[in-house]
Amino acid sequence: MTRMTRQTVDASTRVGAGARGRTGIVHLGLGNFHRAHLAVYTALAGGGDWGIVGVANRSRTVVDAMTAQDHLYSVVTLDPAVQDVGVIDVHRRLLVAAEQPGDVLDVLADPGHRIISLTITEAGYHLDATTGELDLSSPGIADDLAARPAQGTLPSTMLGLLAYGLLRRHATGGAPVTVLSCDNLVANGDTVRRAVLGFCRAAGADAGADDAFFDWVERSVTFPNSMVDRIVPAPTETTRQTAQQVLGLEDQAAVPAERFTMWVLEDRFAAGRPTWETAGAVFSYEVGAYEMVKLRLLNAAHSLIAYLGGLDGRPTIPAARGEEFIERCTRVLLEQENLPSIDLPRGFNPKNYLEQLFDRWNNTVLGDLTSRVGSDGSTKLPQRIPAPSLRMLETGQIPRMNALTVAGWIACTVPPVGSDPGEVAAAMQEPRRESLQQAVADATSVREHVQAVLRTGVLPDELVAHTAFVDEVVTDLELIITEGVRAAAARALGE
Ligand code: CS2
Repeated sequence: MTRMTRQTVDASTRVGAGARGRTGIVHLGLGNFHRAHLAVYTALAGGGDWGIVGVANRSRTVVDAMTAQDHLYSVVTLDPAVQDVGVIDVHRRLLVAAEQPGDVLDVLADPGHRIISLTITEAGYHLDATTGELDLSSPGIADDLAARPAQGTLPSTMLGLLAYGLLRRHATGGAPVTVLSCDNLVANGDTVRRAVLGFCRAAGADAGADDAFFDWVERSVTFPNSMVDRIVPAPTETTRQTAQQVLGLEDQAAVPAERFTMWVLEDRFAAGRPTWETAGAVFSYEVGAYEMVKLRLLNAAHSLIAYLGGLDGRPTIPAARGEEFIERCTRVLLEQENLPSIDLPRGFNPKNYLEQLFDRWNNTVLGDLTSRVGSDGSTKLPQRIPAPSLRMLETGQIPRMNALTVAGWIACTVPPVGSDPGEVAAAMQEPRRESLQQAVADATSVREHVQAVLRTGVLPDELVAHTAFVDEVVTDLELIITEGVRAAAARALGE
């Protein structure tokens, strides 16, 4: 089978500016989501000055596959009605941060690059769940703070690279730049600003973080908030086969995605931007409201579906969402616990949005996995659980489904000794698994187990201080272990 390249691919299936033109964007985090979201909007906007330098974190897989294909890859849009394949031609250079950190700093400092965008996952921001600030003790951060690129010691985390990249940019002329987070974080722009400036402050003046640097950031660097949305599972052999059937070419870098896509962002760009609005992006100063909708409705419910589904042996989101008890729990979470906590954007119709969510989760062709959504819970839950839960607890109500989500996460990823959450749960990744297991090693009861997990700082102190919340998680976890997830759900539903 012929490999996809600029020569072999049919021009009518290709979007983007091709090999011509300059690179204007450095994107940190060359994952599936970026390739089906920001890259697609940028390719559709078409501008020749906005080619992307894509920076993968550690893995060479995508970089090697795309390099062998002139940086092309296809996005395979999957829904029951239509399967559509488009080739994205917008990346012009690819780097692997773990192998080429010096090159990454160079491209970040290059004045020709006017936007630094990020999809580094929630874990990549190294946040303290209680303060929302950078956690200086987080693995990788302490080493990076001691790095001194000018003397040849280079950072290894994406956040460290971003910080030293900005420091170098300032030291070499200070061309203005926009840092654009495209991760699912509360106020992602404000958050990345706080994290990166917190890093620079801790790195200190001898790393170049002096008053002049902070003044420059104030004047010349913007950090717009943005709400990003598109369900993008990990590619499988079926994704590659679908691309091959449609294109008649082999594409080892194909990405699957749902048809739905949404991007709402603030129009605060320090040095220009592509005309993303021509590709459907919405520039708005109500990003905060859209982001609450996204995090507290789509993402929070996604976590609940993933953990209940995982414990019930359902490998996919559509299979989990199709279980009646899971749908009932999800509706209570959405309608009674989380929706009332949101100041909705103007003109927003919550009823339609919720029905659309259930449809999106029903996408069997896309086949998103419960193990994907259930992974990295310790970094996702702090963005999804605290605000709606606190709102209820403060008025004497118990956020039962939020608590059940936390119990489900514990049951799946740090199960108490003797309980087996099953194969689907075992496939969920958890970056803090080892430290969580250490924390619970001496627990002699489910209560002690839950308390030990919550004491690790995974959720903010303010929430953990509510004994009614902790009691609810304990009750749920006890039931999950002794009678199963369906019994726990039935009790939480008041049945
Ligand atoms: C999911 C998100 O990983 C998760 O927990 O909730 O990746 C979700 O699919 C996207 O945010 C959809 O935009």
